[in-house]
Amino acid sequence: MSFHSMWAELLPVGRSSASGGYRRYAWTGADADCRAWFRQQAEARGLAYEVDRNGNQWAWLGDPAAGNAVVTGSHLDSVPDGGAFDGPLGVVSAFAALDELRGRGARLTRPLGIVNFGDEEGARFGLACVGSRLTAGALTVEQAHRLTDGDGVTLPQAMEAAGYDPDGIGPDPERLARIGAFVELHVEQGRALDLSGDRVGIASAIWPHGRWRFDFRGEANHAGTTRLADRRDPMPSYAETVLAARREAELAGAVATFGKIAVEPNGVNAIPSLVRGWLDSRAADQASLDTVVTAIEKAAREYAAAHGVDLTVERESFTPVVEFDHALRDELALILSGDTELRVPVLGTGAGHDAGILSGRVPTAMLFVRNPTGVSHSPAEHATEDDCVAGVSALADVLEGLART
Ligand code: HGY
Ligand code: MN
Ligand code: MN
Ligand code: MN
Repeated sequence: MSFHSMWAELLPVGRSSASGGYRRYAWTGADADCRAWFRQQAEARGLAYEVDRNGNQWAWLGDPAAGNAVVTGSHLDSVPDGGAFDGPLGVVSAFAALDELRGRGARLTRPLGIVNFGDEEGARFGLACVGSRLTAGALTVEQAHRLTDGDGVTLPQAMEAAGYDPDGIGPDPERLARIGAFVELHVEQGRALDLSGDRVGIASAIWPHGRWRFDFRGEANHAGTTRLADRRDPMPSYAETVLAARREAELAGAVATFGKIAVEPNGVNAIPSLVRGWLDSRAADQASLDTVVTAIEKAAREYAAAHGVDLTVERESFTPVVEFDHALRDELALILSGDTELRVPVLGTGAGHDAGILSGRVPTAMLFVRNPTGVSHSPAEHATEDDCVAGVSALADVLEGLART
């Protein structure tokens, strides 16, 4: 099956007709449809299909028990109103690259695996890379069982409703020990390749990044009858903090985003009792990230005090800088140097990935495919079919080069 036809089949799954964006949240109906698509692709190719203890899907050519497997893949879930490529491009390209290897009559001496990691975006339960973190032991069962979505549904309840056993989740070191190399292909979430005029790039590193929850607690009251001087309104200190985040990020050469907010009681005519804002901040190095988050929190405390409201700040997740395996990265560059048509620059990214979670536990690398809009986590996310096909061919070269050694 060609890349094009696989892509066309997956495209409508979980897509909003209004915005064209995706709502493929973990353990929902759209997620189940994506998983059914993955299983169908695996079985149509005669691959050994399995779901691991954490709900990640795997398709194998050869017996993984032989070890030293070459694995590729990504995720199929999305952020709210996300784009079509973030995640799915890596999974569709994996199957298409396998088809290309078969078409070449490639002789592989190592098992080849394709993986769909569950709940990479964390759109429903607020933590990114749940499937890969559980497998890597970077998230405890207790922490996972406490994850709760906006409707108060816990991760175990959601898994159970989707037909999975939440009591089986946990670290899977044996599975990781069988992987000799993991290569994730992903649409670039930025414009570096567009600016350099290249179709495909190799990742050097993932910036350190984290999520912090800012709770501004004031006093609910009547919007019409409460004098300004008598208010303990948390909203102004939240708003001032958002502006401070932008200012401090520019000063530190970092990025900071308040992209999600929850207000209680959330009534037009009620002064809020609570304004809860989530900060996503990232920087090319740890020192800059520490500087910007410290400065934002300091400013927030000053604003809260000035409005007589209380502030609690809690770090909800953090991923340290990921330097991808140099030897593997250089091996990919060497393999791809054989394709004289393709110049393959090395570039860093501020986006987190399952590859970032596996890195350090498994030799890991990433390939990026050009995104002419540079936009991601939005329906405007894009990659041309020519560039996607170039990505598939580069991935096939890499898999063949690695699985032949
Ligand atoms: O948030 C991220 O960087 C990733 O897309 N989950
Ligand atoms: Mn993403
Ligand atoms: Mn992604
Ligand atoms: Mn090197």
